[in-house]
Amino acid sequence: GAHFKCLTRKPIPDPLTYPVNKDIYRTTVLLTTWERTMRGTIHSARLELVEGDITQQKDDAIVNAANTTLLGGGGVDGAIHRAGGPAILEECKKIGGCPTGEAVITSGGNLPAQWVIHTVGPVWRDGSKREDALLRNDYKNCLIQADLQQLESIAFPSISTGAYRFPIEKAAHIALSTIAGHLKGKTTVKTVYFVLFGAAALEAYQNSLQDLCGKDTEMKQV
Ligand code: AR6
Repeated sequence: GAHFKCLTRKPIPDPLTYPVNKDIYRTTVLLTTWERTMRGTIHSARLELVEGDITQQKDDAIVNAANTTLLGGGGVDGAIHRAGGPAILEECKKIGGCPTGEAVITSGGNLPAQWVIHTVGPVWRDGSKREDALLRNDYKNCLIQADLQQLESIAFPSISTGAYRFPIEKAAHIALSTIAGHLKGKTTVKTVYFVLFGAAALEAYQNSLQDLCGKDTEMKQV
C-alpha cells in the first residue's frame, strides 16, 4: 500500500530573540509559526489533513457540525455563525432543522467559502446506539450535497468529537474511510480538506490515514 508523508515546516524563530539592527528588536508577534499537513490522492481526487480554523477555508463548501435545531451552538457551529454573519442563521431557520446523520446546505454568508453544509453528528453514548452508522451517514450525506451542487472542494471538521464526545480515533477512521469510499465513485469533488482543531486531533487523523493507506492500494502519497 501507499504511504502518506508528513510534511513539517520548521518553526519561525521567536521574533523577539533576534535583532533587526543593533538597537531595534522586532516586536511583531507572528502567529503562524508551525504548519503540518499530510496529503494523498485517491484516483484523481486529493485528500489533505491540516491543522487550523475551518472558518478561514476558501473552499467551495465548509461543513458545520450542527445540532438538530440548526439554530447555532458552541464549538465549530458557534465559530461558523460568528464568522459567517446572520444570513446563514436566517437560511437555517427557513430549513427548520435536520435529523442526526443528515445534511442540509446554505450559503456561506460572509465566509470565504461559498457554501456551508450543515450536518448533525450523533451524540456518543456507549457505541450501541448506532453512533458509527450515523457518523458514516453524516460524511456520506455531506458529499452527496456537494455533488448535487457540483462542488469541487470541501472542508470538514472532526464531526461529533467535541461536545458530542465521539472517541476521536474511531471517528477519524469512520470519516476517512467513508470519504475514501465516496472518492472512488462518480463525484464532482476533487479536493477534500480535513481542518483539525489542535495538534492532538491532527495526530489522530494522521495516524488513521496512515493506517488506511497501508491497507488501501488505491490511495497514494503526493
Ligand atoms: N475549526 C475547526 N474545528 C473546530 C473549530 C474551528 N473553528 N472549533 C472547534 N472545532 P464541536 P460536535 C473542533 O463541539 O462534537 C455545538 O454546540 C473541535 O475541537 O464543535 O459535533 C453544536 O451546536 C472538535 O474537534 O461539535 C452541537 O450542539 C470538532 O470541531 C454540538 O456542539 C467538533 O466539536 C455538536 O458537537
